[in-house]
Amino acid sequence: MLNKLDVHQDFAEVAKKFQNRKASVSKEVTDAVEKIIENIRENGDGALFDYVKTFDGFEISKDNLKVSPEEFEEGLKNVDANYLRILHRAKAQIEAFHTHQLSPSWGIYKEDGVIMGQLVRPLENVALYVPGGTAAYPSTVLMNAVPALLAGVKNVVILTPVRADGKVNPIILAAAKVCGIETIYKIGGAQGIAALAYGTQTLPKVDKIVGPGNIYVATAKKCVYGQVDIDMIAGPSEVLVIADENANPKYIAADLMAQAEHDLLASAILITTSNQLVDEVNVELARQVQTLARKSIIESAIENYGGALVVSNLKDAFELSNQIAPEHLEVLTENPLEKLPLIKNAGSIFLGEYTPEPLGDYMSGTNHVLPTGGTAKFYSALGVYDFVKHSAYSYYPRDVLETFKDDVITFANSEGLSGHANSIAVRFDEKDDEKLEE
Ligand code: HSO
Ligand code: ZN
Repeated sequence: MLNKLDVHQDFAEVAKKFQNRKASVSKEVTDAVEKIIENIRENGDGALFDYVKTFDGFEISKDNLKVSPEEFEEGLKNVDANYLRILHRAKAQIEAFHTHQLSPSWGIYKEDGVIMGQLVRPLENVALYVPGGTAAYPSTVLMNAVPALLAGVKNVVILTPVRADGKVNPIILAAAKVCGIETIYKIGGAQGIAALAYGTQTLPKVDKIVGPGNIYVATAKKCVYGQVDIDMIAGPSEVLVIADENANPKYIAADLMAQAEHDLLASAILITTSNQLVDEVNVELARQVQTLARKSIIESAIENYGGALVVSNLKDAFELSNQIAPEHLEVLTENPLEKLPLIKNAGSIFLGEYTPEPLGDYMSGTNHVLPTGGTAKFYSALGVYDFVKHSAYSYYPRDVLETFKDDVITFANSEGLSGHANSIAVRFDEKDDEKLEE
């Protein structure tokens, strides 16, 4: 049941609780991860293969650490044609949206002969981590791989823990196949992250590692950040629904539970102008939860991190939502499109009653790798822009440099950098030039 919260008394409390949902990382975890990384850096393959044996129970070697073409084929036999069609459809949808994120290199040519611009170039090597167990989502493979491939990344590889029988989850193979990813390393955990961050005798170092993982993987990614780039560290999922008095309580309850089922720490909040709607949503929650497989996770998440806030007008609702900065924001009001100008902070926005958040998890085309825990105030959804880098370029003719000469020299000297000043000055030192000519 959604606890009714009082805006004046409880809101600050809710916002704080919302932002502090991350599981804290114990010193034992950090120490263990640091040790693993150090061992991999020093001993490469040997250390890596030992960890895989210990943690995953499979004897791995340089000859079997990659999924072979035969294994790919064998695994795909377990995936039916309709499921492959769905993956292809989702991929096409995600591609259609993300293509618009491609930004071209640009250059300007000024009248005085100065040329400047910016090159946009893809990263070359990206690894996508896919967790083992029940959280191995093929949809997440698509959400990470599609923008990387659109950006032009040459080598996208998957990194995923091997099962004790030496195999990899077939639906992950299917998602990889649909994306055209051929390299899947059967290694996971902190050891996998370390191996690809530093490279080993058999595994090439990559430029960036993306994708969700358990606390060891997340901690390892934080530790190798700087050596390689990483994506955001995903926190527990969340949804915030803004609804007016005409919204359908059945849909609201369903959508709140769709996020709550992800995690005991997931959050589901309703902000509405109607007291009655809250009561109706609660009736629906109690009814619909009975039919859901993850009933106990949902009930616990909603009890601990759910809530309903009743406000006097929609403007206030958006104001509060902006303060929370939710990962997913559903707008279930009249004329939802007209509310866009009121939204400042939200990872992804779902407008109207036929755009439920789970559509975005799979098929609408928008990305489901999103900032959580209030970080939508400064982070964006994963996109093509996460797999490119920008290099500025400039070209100055001599006569234009001359117009900047004195100012740059003074600026450099003010910083005590006479070498910088000299680099400009020598280009206009006529005596030296004469000497050279002699
Ligand atoms: N809603 C999750 C992503 C997901 N849902 C994957 C289903 N599969 C976080 O945005
Ligand atoms: Zn989801």
